[in-house]
Amino acid sequence: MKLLSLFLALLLSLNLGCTRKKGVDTSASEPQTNLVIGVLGETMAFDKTTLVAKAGAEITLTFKNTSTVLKHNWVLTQPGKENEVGMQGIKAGEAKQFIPDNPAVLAYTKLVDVKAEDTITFKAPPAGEYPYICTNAGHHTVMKGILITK
Ligand SMILES: [Cu+2]
Repeated sequence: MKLLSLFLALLLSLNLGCTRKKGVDTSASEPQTNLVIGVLGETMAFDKTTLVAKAGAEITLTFKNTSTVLKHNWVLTQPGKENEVGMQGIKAGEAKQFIPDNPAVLAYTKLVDVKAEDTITFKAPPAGEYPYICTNAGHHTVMKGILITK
């Protein structure tokens, strides 16, 4: 009986711990106006899955494509539009840097060659959470993250 109550107490404390950590903690990172993002090795993944920017501010973003194999880009979209933009990007093709003509595209770098980088400036959208993806053919399903503006 003593063991059971000990077990329950442990369970309760674990559960409380989980409750506290629930959700994305956006308070930890202060919003930035200078952002740098790279690629995770030779994978189809960015090295950061979240970026935090100051809402409405002029943002400078440098995308470093450290891959030695794959070209990548960084494309910011309206919430919920990342798959649409990604699919249209495939159709747009490399001639258009995989950037579709779609108003849901808020900002984008060029298609960055291997071991190269591109720096862009753009006005951060209003406070919210905006997906960013790589639109090189098919990458968007796995190569993505969220820009938090606040
Ligand atoms: Cu990519």
